[in-house]
Amino acid sequence: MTQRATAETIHRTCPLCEAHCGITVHVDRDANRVAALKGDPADAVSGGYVCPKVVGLRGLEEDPDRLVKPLLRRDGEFVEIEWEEALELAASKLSEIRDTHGANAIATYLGNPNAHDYAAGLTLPLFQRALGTRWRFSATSVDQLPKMVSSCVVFGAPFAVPVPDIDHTDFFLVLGANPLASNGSLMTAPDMRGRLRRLRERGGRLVVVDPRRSETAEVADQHLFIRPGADALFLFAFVHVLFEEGLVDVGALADSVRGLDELEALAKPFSPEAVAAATGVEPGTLRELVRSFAAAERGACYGRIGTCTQEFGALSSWLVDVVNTLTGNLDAEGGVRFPRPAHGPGRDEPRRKGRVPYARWRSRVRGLPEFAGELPVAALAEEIDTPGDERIRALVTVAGNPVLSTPNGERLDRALESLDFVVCVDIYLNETTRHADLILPTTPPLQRANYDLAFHGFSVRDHAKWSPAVFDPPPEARHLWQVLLEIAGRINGTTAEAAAALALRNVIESSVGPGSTCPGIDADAAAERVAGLPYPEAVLDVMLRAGPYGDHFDDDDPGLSLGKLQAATHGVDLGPLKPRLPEMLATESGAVELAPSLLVEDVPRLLAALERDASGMVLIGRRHLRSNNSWMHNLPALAKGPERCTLMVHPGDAERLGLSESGQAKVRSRVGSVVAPVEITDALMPGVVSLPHGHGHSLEGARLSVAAQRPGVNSNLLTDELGIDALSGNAILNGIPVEISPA
Ligand SMILES: Nc1nc2c(c(=O)[nH]1)N[C@H]1C(S)=C(S)[C@@H](COP(=O)(O)OP(=O)(O)OC[C@H]3O[C@@H](n4cnc5c(=O)[nH]c(N)nc54)[C@H](O)[C@@H]3O)O[C@H]1N2
Ligand SMILES: Nc1nc2c(c(=O)[nH]1)N[C@H]1C(S)=C(S)[C@@H](COP(=O)(O)OP(=O)(O)OC[C@H]3O[C@@H](n4cnc5c(=O)[nH]c(N)nc54)[C@H](O)[C@@H]3O)O[C@H]1N2
Ligand code: SF4
Ligand SMILES: [Mo]
Repeated sequence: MTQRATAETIHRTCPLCEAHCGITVHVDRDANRVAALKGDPADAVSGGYVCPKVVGLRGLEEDPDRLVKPLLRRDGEFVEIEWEEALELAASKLSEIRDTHGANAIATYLGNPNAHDYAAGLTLPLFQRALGTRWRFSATSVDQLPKMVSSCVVFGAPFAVPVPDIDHTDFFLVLGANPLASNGSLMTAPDMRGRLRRLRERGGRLVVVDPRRSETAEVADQHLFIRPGADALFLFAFVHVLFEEGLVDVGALADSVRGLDELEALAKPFSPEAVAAATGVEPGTLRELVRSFAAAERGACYGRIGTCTQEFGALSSWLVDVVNTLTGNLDAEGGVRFPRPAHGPGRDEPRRKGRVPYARWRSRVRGLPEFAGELPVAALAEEIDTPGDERIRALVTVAGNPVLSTPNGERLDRALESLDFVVCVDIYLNETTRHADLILPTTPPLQRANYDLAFHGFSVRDHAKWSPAVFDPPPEARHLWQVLLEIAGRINGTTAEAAAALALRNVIESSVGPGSTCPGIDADAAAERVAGLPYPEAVLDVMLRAGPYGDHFDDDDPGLSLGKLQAATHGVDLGPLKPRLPEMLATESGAVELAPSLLVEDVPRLLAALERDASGMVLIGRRHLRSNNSWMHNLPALAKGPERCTLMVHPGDAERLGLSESGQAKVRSRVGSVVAPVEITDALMPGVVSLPHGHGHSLEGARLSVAAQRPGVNSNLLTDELGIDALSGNAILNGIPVEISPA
């Protein structure tokens, strides 16, 4: 261990949300605690910005409820046990279940924090392979799955997601996202408030389409209310007007785009007039919007959670890209562009083209399609509680809280209780992990190094940054990747080291030698160069060296390596987004597929929605700046303040329903009911109510002393596991039909 001074300053990023802001951590080594947390002005992307949630990093270090030792359920009580026993038990029980009932008797659920831990991200595939199950679930199918499905068929890869070139656009059209609360998603753009202010200072325009006048809509030039779930209709009408008024201009992409004629025909029935009743948007307003967006020199259309977690998630996600393409804004400055992360495939590396990884198998009970190797989490409970030889008997959760974050949490809560064996790799004893037989707690963010593996690929500016650990973990602590490797090694009948060595060798062999970006070195020599590094760092070093800015293992090359990145304490700025088409397309045709059959075949389902009655009350969600999904409500510095888990209702609806500001409302859906305090506000569209997700901390057996003081209610007791976007399988979390009465 290195000798450290008593006061120290460390530059890294905050990994709590997708913004990944650069931070400066002042550490008091004597007290072994964080003295201060500030934004790092020298960070090329965040420029010193941090949000109030950053104090959560210290809160997590100091939370007495955060678990540090493995917990085993013994006679109904959790007792602390040693790591060796815990890891051995996890591996032997899982192996036993697999040997008795087959690999598919074990399911995995991976939660959101995995995306913020590069070492976990690199190790999870290895862990999944060791388990060998097809029953893989994750937060993806309550989030961005529809975008991945559409990107896969339009651009050829699930994570080929164009991001708004927000710093250069003149017109930012936002649907179903509230970056002033969420700090952005699939768009790493810290300090959104500053970026939007600068957009408007340079004469640009911000338009927000949302059933609630959100914090982002508040600062917009224009806000349009839209009926939840109607975005695909709205966007098709947008496309309709572009064709009808001769405004289509794909610009420089003319040779790289296919499907224009088919698209024009598809959009025919969706005139602004035809969709008006279902969307709630005036045809004249929509036409005006289309004209001004098309007239803008540089425009970016962006859709997020509200456009994904709804009935037509994949169609909406696709049509966002269609609108950008038809207006000449795809791959253009100030439009939407593809980042080029430092760890990404090398510049001239041919991309693997192949079959869309969709519906190669289906879930047992409802026949829902697999995508990219995983099944929709909306099917998890039924795969456990529906009898049959093939049912799920054991579950491994890794940094996930599906009881609060997936639809019909009550059914899942019950189903988990019936499992033979549950292992949770998690830092809290919470609503989900209380069902565990074994909880394996891993290091919190400041005790681990990080590299922004997931979100450098969605950054509005190309950038690479290494984040050193701020604290050495206590000797008895384990990193998430170490736990995964240990279990994988034992299941494979080898060791963690052997599992890691094999995985590293595979990465090296696919990165160097003839035909690769590093032809000048062979696998043995490359392996020698990274020998001695911990597994994740070795893999990252190979990826960086072989990547588009890498040194290709050539000592005289000024390009990147992990060592060089580690020496750059504020990160390496790789400049604004640049053109990447057609080079990065991986479709069979090598073109942007604007009318791919998978999506086109889903359009009749949307046509049918035109006829639907849109008058009943529906529920949507929302996020709060000081919260993060379900798991930051136990940190006093963030949990304080006014009650957040309120049911927002429009004044007209409140009056009609007999609700009053200080009162409580009962909200019922097909699957359940909750009682929540009423907040009357004209920020909501009439007919729509809003409740945030991630609350409901009153379940017995959890150990969240701060969160339990103000538990709130779980909005996913109302969302319906049968309600999915039929194409992608993503859960519908917005636009839930509900009945409301005073309680
Ligand atoms: N109704 C409704 N539901 C939603 C949404 C919505 O908008 N509306 N949003 C959805 C979205 S976008 C998402 S991403 C999902 C999130 O769904 P999940 O990922 O299932 O839920 P989280 O609340 O993020 O839970 C994270 C879990 O990881 C644990 N954890 C946190 N940090 C660490 C760590 O460093 N190590 C380990 N080992 N564990 C850690 C926490 O204790 C917690 O148990 O929720 C979805 N659910
Ligand atoms: N503070 C905070 N930050 C977070 C999180 C958090 O929980 N708290 N979670 C993180 C995660 S995991 C994610 S995925 C991102 C999500 O980031 P965002 O996508 O920005 O998510 P939200 O803030 O929920 O904004 C979604 C918006 O969609 C609107 N909406 C709902 N239904 C519809 C609809 O049918 N159509 C349209 N057009 N709009 C609709 C809602 O009113 C809301 O304003 O945020 C991340 N950042
Ligand atoms: S916006 Fe806040 S929570 Fe997100 S990375 Fe920045 S400081 Fe952390
Ligand atoms: Mo998410």
